[in-house]
Amino acid sequence: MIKPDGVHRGLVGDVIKRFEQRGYKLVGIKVLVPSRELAAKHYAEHDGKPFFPKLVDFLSSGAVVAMVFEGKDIVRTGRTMVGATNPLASSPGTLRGDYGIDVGRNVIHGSDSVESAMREIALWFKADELADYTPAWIYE
Ligand code: RTP
Ligand code: MG
Repeated sequence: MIKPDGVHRGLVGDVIKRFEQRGYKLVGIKVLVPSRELAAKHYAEHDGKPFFPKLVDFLSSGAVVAMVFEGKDIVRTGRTMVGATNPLASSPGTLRGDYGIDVGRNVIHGSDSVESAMREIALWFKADELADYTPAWIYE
């Protein structure tokens, strides 16, 4: 998910491009301004932590782009492409390492496990909003 800072900064195209050129398949995408309730559900694992209120405020402060990508090892590779939570600790070449310096403005969210991805996909998308197709010119 591209967070409000990434959308405001015009980084949507670059984020999608990086996943596309790596070979991942975009199967779902939507733009929305999340409610505080949806943002809190998304980050429920952090409820009670000191940064939680700010996190929910920020995620619901503007438009986000929610996406579902498919492909080999997408969760692990996706997290590598996203970079470390704190952009200052993210390597150049990662999204956060290329675009951020502040932990509260780190451009993008990436699911941290397959289980989290399944939960988050169900939270943000209806089943009929995900496309079922095979781009046979990339995958054997
Ligand atoms: P995300 O869920 O957004 O992909 O980020 P992440 O897995 O790398 O990090 P996570 O621990 O899940 O934290 C969620 C978001 O909360 C903000 N955060 N602030 N100490 C702090 O002030 C702090 N720690 C985390 C970050 O924006 C992080 O992306
Ligand atoms: Mg996380």
